[in-house]
Amino acid sequence: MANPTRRNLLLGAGAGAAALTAGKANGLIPPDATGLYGCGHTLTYAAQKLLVGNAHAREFPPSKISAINHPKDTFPRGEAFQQLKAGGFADWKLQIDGLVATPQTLTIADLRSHPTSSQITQLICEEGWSYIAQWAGVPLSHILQLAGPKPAARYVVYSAMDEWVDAIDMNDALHPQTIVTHTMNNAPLPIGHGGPLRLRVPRQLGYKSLKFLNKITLTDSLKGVAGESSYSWFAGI
Ligand SMILES: Nc1nc2c(c(=O)[nH]1)N[C@H]1C(S)=C(S)[C@@H](COP(=O)(O)O)O[C@H]1N2
Ligand SMILES: [Mo]
Repeated sequence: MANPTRRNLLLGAGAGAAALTAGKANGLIPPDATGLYGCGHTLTYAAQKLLVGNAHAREFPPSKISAINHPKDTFPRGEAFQQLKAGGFADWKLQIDGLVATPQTLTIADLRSHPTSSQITQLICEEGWSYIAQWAGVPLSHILQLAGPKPAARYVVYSAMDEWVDAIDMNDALHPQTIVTHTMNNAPLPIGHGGPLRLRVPRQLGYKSLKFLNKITLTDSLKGVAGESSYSWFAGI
């Protein structure tokens, strides 16, 4: 028997307007749906949600962990980062605010006292390279629970000390593989890979795994956020 959901999607692919209408009813429209590439983004997002659903990113055995290189060995410029580094990042703070009942400020030591989840997954850059590593940290869902999301919260906007900003929806935010990562290959996350803290979002392309994470803000819209990146907002792999 044909899968009706899949058939609807394929029919929709032949008629963007119909896909948009159907998608609005089914919650399949990403926030960057309008504009030049809107229709394509919508179909990617809808296809992922319908065909992949809440599937997990593939996990690998320890034997597959890559010998690490640093294709993007960048770090935040400026005195503030150097001072935090000199102090062993003891004063690094992760702030959680926006549409939450109880805003939080957590240090790396605080985070280490919370439940840890570990995964061996692949980070895939949109430029065509990738590597496999073990990542460990606190599930974002746990951190959101501490802060108590308000019912209006729909997106998690997250930002970094080098001023990168990105966002995911609640579906990805609450996914068990989305983790606030402080450990890589059983050692503190190196600066070259975003230490001391990065958000690992293994179901999407590498640029969604934001390095130097220091702020998480819950919002009901992505107005003024999604437009800042030249990359597609949804980067499912
Ligand atoms: N804060 C911040 N996060 C970032 C980036 C960045 O420049 N700054 N680069 C992104 C891109 S494009 C990729 S592919 C990955 C690279 O991760 P890696 O340094 O562990 O290889 O980090 C992502 N997260
Ligand atoms: Mo990338």
